[in-house]
Amino acid sequence: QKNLGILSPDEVELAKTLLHEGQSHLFDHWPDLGVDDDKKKGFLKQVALLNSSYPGGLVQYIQNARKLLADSKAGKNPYDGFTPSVPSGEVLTFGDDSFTMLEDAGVREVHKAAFVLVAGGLGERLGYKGIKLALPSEITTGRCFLQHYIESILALQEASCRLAQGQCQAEIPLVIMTSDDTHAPTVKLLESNSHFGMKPSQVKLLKQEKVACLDDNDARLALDLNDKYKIQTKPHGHGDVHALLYSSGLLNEWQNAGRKWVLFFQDTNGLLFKAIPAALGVSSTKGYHVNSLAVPRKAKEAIGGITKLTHTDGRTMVINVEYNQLDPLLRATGHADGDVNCETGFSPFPGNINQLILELGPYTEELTKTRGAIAEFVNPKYKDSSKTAFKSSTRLECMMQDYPKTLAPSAKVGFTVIDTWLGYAPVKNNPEEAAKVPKGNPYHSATSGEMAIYRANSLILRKAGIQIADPMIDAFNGQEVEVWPRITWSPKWALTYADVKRKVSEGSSISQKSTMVINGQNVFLDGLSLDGTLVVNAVDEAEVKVTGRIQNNGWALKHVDYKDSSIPEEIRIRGFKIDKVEQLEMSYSEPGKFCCSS
Ligand code: UGB
Repeated sequence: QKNLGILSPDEVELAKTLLHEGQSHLFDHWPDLGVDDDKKKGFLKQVALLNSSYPGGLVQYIQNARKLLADSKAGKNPYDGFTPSVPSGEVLTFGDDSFTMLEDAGVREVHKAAFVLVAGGLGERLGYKGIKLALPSEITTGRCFLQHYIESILALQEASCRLAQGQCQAEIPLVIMTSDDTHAPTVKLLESNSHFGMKPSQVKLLKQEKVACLDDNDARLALDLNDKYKIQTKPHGHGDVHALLYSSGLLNEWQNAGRKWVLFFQDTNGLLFKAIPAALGVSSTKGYHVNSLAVPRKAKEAIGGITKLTHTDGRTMVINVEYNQLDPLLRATGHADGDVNCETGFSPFPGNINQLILELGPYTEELTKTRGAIAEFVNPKYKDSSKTAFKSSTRLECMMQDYPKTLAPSAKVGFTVIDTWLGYAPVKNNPEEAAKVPKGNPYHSATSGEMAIYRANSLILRKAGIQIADPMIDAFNGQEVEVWPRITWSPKWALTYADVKRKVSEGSSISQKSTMVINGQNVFLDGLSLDGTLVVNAVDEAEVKVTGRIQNNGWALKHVDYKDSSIPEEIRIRGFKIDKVEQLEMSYSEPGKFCCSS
């Protein structure tokens, strides 16, 4: 009461609301007017931010928290009443007729899409100091994840517009969700690289805010231990992306512009864009409102499983169940062994890779109802079994893949399973943890993420008729991996399998020790025999045929140890560096037709 004089009418309202919600402890210690007034104003400023960045404001947050904390205390299982079963979805086989047809459909459709990259996570498990988007996806070219993503979107845009023949949408928008942890370095990465070729207006950053921490089961907001004029905050999770897209007004803007799809993806998957055309093709041909990309998943592997849940009251949904919940849920519903591999050697529940394709119309409609709020959960660490006190403060969390939870049963929710080698190789684990991964399960490290790119490119070229030597087995940072020839190409060279087939002819071969870098659109491999390193750079207007025998000492992989701090962190976390001994570099900066290697 005595401090009212320093607060604006809005701030007074906010303070009153908090008092009404049982938060008087936030103000109890406030000294008389004239003492710490600036700090009090600062406190209310933080409260206003917490209030405005949550759908429904702080009151809603506190009420949601009380309910979820009560459920948690009572040991209520969110899956009570639900029986899991294996859902049916599309299973794609790379390179067959249906895959090729879907890729074509996807490329035709993609100019009507918007891409949303969630990149607010710090990547604690990886332990890398910088932002993950700045990490090289592979060190042969040094292309970082963000560059790879942007170049892929630009190449898709160009290819799609070519097919749309004048009916093309304006540039494909890219939204990047950042957080206080990643925002400034993401801006810097974009600005210091001229947005990797994208128009600055084409990229929009939406920053997610953290949410208030909670001290007890009554959802009393936690004050910072070192600053009593500050509320403790923690990340709310990638589910924030829906509320941010809604409140930014972008969904309506996109709809008014005739867009049809929103594609969500994560920060470190160097393979993802190889699966996007076919997956979008599935969405458009099947009319899916929600399409989750999935991969075959080993039982208990640390990625969520796509599951069909049927409630005793008749409700059903196809949804991601996090790996730590799937096994207990199965055990509790009559599957004594829990989550186990079936005869295929994989769990029957495909692994969620958190790449979602949503149809914009139904998505906007749903978010208009929910204001972007999606199902949340809380995970308090209790002091003892009475569950009355926490070891440390907790907060509500949410995941973007929980979006379908609130949808009506009539919504068309499907999924698309792609081969892991083609579409999923995230970089999440540090070398030490990756080395502990049980044999046969994926490492999800910088080492495996890079090797997966070479493997995928090699397998694609092999399928297209090029003779690619078998890989060597080697171990880097304690992780055994297949080392294929280091083949990379810029996205504009090939986006689909059909593109690759058009650009290579049978009768070419590449040895295991080789490296091949293709930077250019119209580069054709015809009767090439490569044993060493070849780098081809060509402007779009140059048509280059690469043929003949190329042999040189090439580029060698050299082992390095992740603990060797004399080597840059982004290199040593892979366990190898590249010794560029010798290469043939062919560069074409003028229009025209060119041939040959020697
Ligand atoms: N992210 C944010 O943008 N904001 C946040 O607050 C948190 C994260 P993680 P996670 O593909 O293997 C997910 O930490 O959450 C971004 C799925 O839930 O890498 O442990 C962050 O920058 C899981 O079902 O993954 O697990 C990153 O781009 C499974 O599919 C993304 O969100 C798993 O991913 C994911 O964050 C997987």
